[in-house]
Amino acid sequence: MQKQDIAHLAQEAKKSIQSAKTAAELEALRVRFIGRKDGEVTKLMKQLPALSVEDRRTVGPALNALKNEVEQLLTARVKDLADEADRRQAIDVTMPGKKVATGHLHPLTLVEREIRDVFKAMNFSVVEGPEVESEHYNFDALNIPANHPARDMWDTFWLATSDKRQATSKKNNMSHVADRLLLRTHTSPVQIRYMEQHQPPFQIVVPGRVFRYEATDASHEINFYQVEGLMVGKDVTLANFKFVIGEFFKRLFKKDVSIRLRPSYFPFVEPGLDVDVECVKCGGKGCNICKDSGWLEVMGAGMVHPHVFEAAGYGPHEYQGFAFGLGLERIAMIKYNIPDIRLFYSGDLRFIKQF
Ligand code: FA5
Repeated sequence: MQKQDIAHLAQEAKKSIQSAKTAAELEALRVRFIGRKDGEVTKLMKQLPALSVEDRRTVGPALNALKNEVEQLLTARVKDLADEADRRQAIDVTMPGKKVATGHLHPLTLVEREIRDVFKAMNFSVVEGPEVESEHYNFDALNIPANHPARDMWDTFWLATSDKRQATSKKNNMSHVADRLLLRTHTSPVQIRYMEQHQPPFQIVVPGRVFRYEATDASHEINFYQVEGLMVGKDVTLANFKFVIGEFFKRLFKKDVSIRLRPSYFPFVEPGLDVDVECVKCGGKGCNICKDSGWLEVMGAGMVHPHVFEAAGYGPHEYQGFAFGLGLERIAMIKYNIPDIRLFYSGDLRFIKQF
């Protein structure tokens, strides 16, 4: 056995292992070169005892090195083939795509954004206010003094007084720190907050969360959303309100819808109105959504009461304006034909995923 034979065998093993294309080919090469019985390297090792002591000293280690090398080459090639297969799979453009699961916007978020956009396009500014409110802004400044029966219109979550109260009052710019705190029952307190800081003419909408301590049913929740509107100037009239709100519904529902103004009572407006829209599902004929009346009540509204202007620091007869407060869930229920308001807050993904 010559040293050249070993070198030749090494070359041969290297070449065939590198060009092997499958795991089966590699297994066959393993058997061919280092197989226990008839492997070529094994066979040479078996001839070692016949060599002279001197030759054994050089050939023995050389054969061992060759055996190790063949083993390493085989392992490396097996890994290469596996990597190559992975890469091929990663860029196989003929494979069907994997669906990426994306989140959904809640239907109330969708409707709120749409309402903001419609009003912004009509030159209204969008402003917000705190959910924890003082008695002053939620009631007194809106012409609803303590012990006035109108307070019963809004069942209130009162907050327990604590040491933190002073800090919260300060942070929310509440000058009336002696007031009790509550979860706002409507978005109307933001009317006062805004007027304290701005001079007319202006027109704003105020989307926000409100809370009421009342029993829930298919159209009432204890936690729901309103969008307040307020437009004040020297000569803003109810006719302006009728136009603005008619235009708003037309743009929101993307069709002509009739609206109906009914006399109503809210202490912070005079006159006060309830606004109905023609049922967009049945077109006024009567259905389950409008409870067969053909109309849906969606908001309260009216001309701002002089006492409210005074509470905000304006002269009582300096300006005039209209205000309204619409229920966001009611609008979403009409738009998406949703029969029960409680579905919005059920956390049921089968409901949410439809939007
Ligand atoms: C108010 O809250 C007045 N602040 C609205 C207003 C603003 C009047 C400005 C005049 C001027 P009301 O309580 O009616 O009004 O609520 C307004 C709208 O909120 C209702 O038309 C209804 O769409 C919705 N709403 C009232 N209570 C609930 C409730 N429990 N769950 C869901 N939506 C409600």
